[in-house]
Amino acid sequence: MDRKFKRTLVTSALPYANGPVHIGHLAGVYVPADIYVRYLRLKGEEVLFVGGSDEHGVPITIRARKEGITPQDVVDRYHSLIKKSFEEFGISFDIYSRTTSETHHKFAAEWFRKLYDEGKLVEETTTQLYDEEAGQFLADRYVTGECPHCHNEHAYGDQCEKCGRDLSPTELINPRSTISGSTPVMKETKNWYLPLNQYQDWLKQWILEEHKEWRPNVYGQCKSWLDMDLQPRAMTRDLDWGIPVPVEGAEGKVLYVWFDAPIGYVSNTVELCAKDPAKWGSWQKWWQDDTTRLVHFIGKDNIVFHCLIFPVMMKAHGGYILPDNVPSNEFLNLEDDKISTSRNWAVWLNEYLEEFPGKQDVLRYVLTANAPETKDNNFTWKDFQARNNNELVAIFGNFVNRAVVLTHKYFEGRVPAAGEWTDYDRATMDEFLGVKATVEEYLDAFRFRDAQKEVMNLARIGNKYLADTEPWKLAKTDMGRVATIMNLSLQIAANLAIAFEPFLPFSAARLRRMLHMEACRWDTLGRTDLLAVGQALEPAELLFEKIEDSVVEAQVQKLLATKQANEAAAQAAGWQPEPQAADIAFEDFEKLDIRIGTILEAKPVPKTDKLMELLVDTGLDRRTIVSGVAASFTPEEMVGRQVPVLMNLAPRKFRGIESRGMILYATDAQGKYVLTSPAKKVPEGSGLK
Ligand code: B3M
Ligand code: ZN
Repeated sequence: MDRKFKRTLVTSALPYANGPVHIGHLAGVYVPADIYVRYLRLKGEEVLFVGGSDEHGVPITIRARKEGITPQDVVDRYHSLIKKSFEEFGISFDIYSRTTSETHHKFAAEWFRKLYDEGKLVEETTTQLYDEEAGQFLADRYVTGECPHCHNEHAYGDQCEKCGRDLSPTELINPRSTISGSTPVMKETKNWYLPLNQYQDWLKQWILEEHKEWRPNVYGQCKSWLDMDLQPRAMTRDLDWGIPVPVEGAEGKVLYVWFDAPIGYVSNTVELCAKDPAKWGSWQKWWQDDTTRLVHFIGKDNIVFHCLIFPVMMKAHGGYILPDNVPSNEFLNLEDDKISTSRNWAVWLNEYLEEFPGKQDVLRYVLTANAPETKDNNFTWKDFQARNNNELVAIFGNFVNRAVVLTHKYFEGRVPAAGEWTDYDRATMDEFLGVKATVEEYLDAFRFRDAQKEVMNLARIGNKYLADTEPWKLAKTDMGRVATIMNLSLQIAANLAIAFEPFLPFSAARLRRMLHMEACRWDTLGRTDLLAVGQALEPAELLFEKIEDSVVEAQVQKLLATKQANEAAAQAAGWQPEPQAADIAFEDFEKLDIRIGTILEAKPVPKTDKLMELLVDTGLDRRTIVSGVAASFTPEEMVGRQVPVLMNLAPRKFRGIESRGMILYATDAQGKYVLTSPAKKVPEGSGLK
C-alpha cells in the first residue's frame, strides 16, 4: 500500500432491491471486491468492506404497482434475498445495510440540506409530463407511447426496447401514463440541480491528470464525459418513494436515487461504527481522513456516478476523501447473450445454490477466471464444467488429495520430517517462491483473473512435483526420500490454503481444517515450514467433485426453454392481425358447407414433413382429408378431436391421396396451427351457422 495510506475502505455498488442477484453482479462487482478485501485482511491491513441494498428509485415503484404491493414490501423481500445470497457466496461485508434505514434517511437529508443552505444547488423550474388523473408527475418509465424512430407502440419514456434507442418522454408519439392510462399534460415543476459544470475543471485535473493509472475503460469513459460540457443534473424528483426533500415547498418530492445511494456507503459506515465503536473507530476516520484509501468496486454503467457525480457531491459538501481508484468491470454475458432480468436471461444465485449446493467456490472460480476486466466476457455452462473438471478437480483437488492420502498411507497421517533436498526439490521451491510476488503484483493492480491463474499455477507445480517424483514407487526402497517428498508436498498444500483463501474461501478453509493449520497469514506464503513435523492431519476429503455432462446439459436446456419463451413472447408482442378481406354477399357465404367432424385416425404422409393424412367422421361419411399440419401436431394430439370441416371444397390430390374437404384451424403468433373445437361435444355433421 502507498505509504501515505494507513487503511483501506472498500465499497461495492449497492444493488437495487428490485430482484435477486445473478452471476453478472457477482462477476462484475462482488467477487472481485471480496477477493481484494480478503487479500488485504490476510496481509493484516486495516480494512472496511461496505455494502448494502439500494432501495429507492422508480423501478421499485413500478414493480410494486405491478404486483399490487407497496414499495416497502418489494425492498423487504429482495433485501433479505440478496443479503442471504451474498452471505452464502462468502462475500465478506463488514456491514450490509439498506438505504431505507433511519440512519441513512437522516444522513442523506442532512447532506442535501447542507448543500442547499450553502447555495451549492441550483433551483430550476421545468415543464414535465403530469398525470392529472393520478395527480402525479411521471417519471420516464411511467410514460409509454409510440417510438418516433421505429414506431413501436410500446416504447418507454426513456427507451424503446424494440430499437434500443434512448428517448425522452416528450419525444413519444401519443404518450400515455402507465398509471391511469390517460394522456399526460405538460406541467411546471421545481427541482434542485447539482451544477456539475462548475466542477468540470476540477474534475479534469483530478481524474485526467492525477489518475492516469485508473483502468483504461474507466479513465476513457471519464474522459469522454469531461471532453463534453457537463450539464447541471437534477438531484430531486417528483415521486412519492424515496427520501423527502428537506426543504420548505418541496412536498411530493424526493431525493434523486443517485443522490442518496452513494451516500449509503457513508451512512452504512456510520451505522457500523455506532454499533461497535471499539472495533471500527469513528466513521470520520474512514471517510474524512486522508490517510484512508477509498476504493469503489462497480460495474461500467455506474462509472459516471462514482467518478463524476459522487465526487462532486463530496467536494461540494467538503471534508470528504475522494476515491483513490474505481476498478470497474465490463459486462458478463451468458451463453453469448446479454444478461437481462426482464427476459429472465440469467443464472440467479439463489437458484444456482439450489441446483449446485455447496459449490459456491466453483462459481467464484469460474467467474474470476472469466472476469470481464478489460472487455465484456462470456459465461457458458460448458466452460463452467471444463474449469471445474480440468482445473479444480484435476489440478488443485487432485494434488491435495494425493498429498493427504499418501501421508496417511506411509506416515500414519503425520507430517514427516524432510531430509536433504535434491536439486529438483530446490528448483520446484524456487519456482514456487516467484508465484507470491506475481500474485501480489496482480492483486495490487486489481487484475484478479491473472492473480487466480497464478495461484492455480502453484497447484500445478505441486501436482507436477508429485507426478515427477512418484513417491508411491519409492516407498519400497527409499522411505527417507518419500518423507522429503511428502513433507514438501504438504507444505505446498499449506501454501495453497493461504493463496486460495481470497478466491475460494470455502475450499481454503476446508483445506486448512484438513491440514490442521491454525494461522493463515499472507506474509508466510512461500515458506516451507508452515506445517510442523509430526503434526497430525485429518482424513483426506475431496475438495471438488466432477460435474457430469447431464448436469450441465440440463442447465443449457433450461436456458433454451427461456429463450424459446422469450421468442414466443416477442413474436406475440409484434403480432398483427391480417387486415379484413373484401366484403362478400350473403349468398356467397351460404355456399360454404362447414360442419363439425371427429378425427378418427391421423398419420403423417411418408416422405413429407408437412402433410398429415386424416380419417374424419363427418356425420355423412367417413372421409380422407389431407392437412398441412404435421409440423404443428402429433397424431395423438389429433385423434378424437372434433374440428370444423369445410365439406364442399372440390377434391384435390396430394401425393396421390385424394383429399375431400378441408379442416379449419386457428393459428398462433408463431404461425403454428392450434386445434379448434366446439366448446362441448356436438353430433358429427352439425353445421356451423
Ligand atoms: N443501484 C445501480 C445498479 O445496480 C445501483 C448502484 C448504486 S451504487 C451507489 O446498477
Ligand atoms: Zn423504437
